[in-house]
Amino acid sequence: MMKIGIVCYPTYGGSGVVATELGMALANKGHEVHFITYNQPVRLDFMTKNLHFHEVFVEEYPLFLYQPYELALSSKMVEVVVQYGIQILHVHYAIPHAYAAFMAKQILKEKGINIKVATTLHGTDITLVGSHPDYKTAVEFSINNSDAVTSVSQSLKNDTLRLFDIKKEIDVIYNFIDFEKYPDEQFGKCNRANLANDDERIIVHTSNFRPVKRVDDVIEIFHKIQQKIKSKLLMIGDGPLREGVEKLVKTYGIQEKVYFLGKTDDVNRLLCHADLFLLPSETESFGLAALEAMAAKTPVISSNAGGLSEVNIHGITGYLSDVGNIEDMVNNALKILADDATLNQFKLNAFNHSKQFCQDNILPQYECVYRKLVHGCC
Ligand code: GMT
Repeated sequence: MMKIGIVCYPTYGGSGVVATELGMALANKGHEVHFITYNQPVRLDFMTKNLHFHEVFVEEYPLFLYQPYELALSSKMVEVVVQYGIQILHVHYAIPHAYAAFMAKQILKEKGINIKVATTLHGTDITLVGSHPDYKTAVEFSINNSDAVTSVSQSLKNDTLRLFDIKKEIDVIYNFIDFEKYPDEQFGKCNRANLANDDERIIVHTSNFRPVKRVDDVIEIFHKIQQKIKSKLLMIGDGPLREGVEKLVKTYGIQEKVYFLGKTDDVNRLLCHADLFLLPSETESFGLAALEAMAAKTPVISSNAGGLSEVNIHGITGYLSDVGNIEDMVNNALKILADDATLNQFKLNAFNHSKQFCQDNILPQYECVYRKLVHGCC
């Protein structure tokens, strides 16, 4: 067993969720896992054995316009590595974690400790933010100076090689689902009547309501679906565009059919009600939200951006359309929702396909990366 430090955002976003689920799975398998971040990760079950959480505090000072989080993070990484004999620092989302890890590595080298750093790229750290001229030089440097690099899809690997001059091999290791959180008997407890009548379909969207998610498109798609098929829409999550889409719902006069449920850290409990999941994003390196829906037996209508076609299989687990092609997404949604036989077949396909992303398939791939770094072989 190994001693692993995990650095991530503690928020609801996909990279923080993946990092947290990975850390808990590693700890349950007997590894000693240390989370290092500025808050307790939202999905962290801190009662998990072998799991530790180290909060990064950032001392404020009037001279600073921006608080130097990376400095505090590098110092905390060094402190935790020295105190607990950590062998690997696995950082999720290159910005600023890979950069802070590089500095920690240099400090530890002076102390005679050769820590290994694995960086997992998650998407917006490459496609939206990392490749921006303000960050690109340092992001490229910190990826090339990681000891191992992984990406959550082939598409993201391709984007990384296209946008940066990368000298390292990038391993593709997909995101995964802990199916224990999707117990079958849960569906027995799943009381749809709380949300919709028997003759209504339940459609769901989950995101951080940022521009990349195109939440306006979600409302436009639902507005047209409910004109043809009786249905309700659950909008799960929160973010900068929530107010705008709430106004759009009122403009269409469909506020009794749309529930804005805000942030929740057990989306799977809500997903048991769903008949269809909408994810029309501008780009998605992987689309963890779509996979979580499929694990809850929910077919997906998504755009064909980024790595979504590596998760959502056109005509099998749902359908994919060009970004912004509302008509096509509506027509495909109506095909799936038209009758119970078709809908149930898509639900079954979605669930069966999601199984390939189970924890038992994915966890060994990360363990192999760790063992290669520390012992030289998988
Ligand atoms: O935009 C989000 O969904 C949050 C974002 C993040 O960086 O936390 O998610 C990214 O990482 C997820 C986990 O690997 C992927 O499933 C998402 O597709 C990816 N988001 C984008 O690429 C826009």
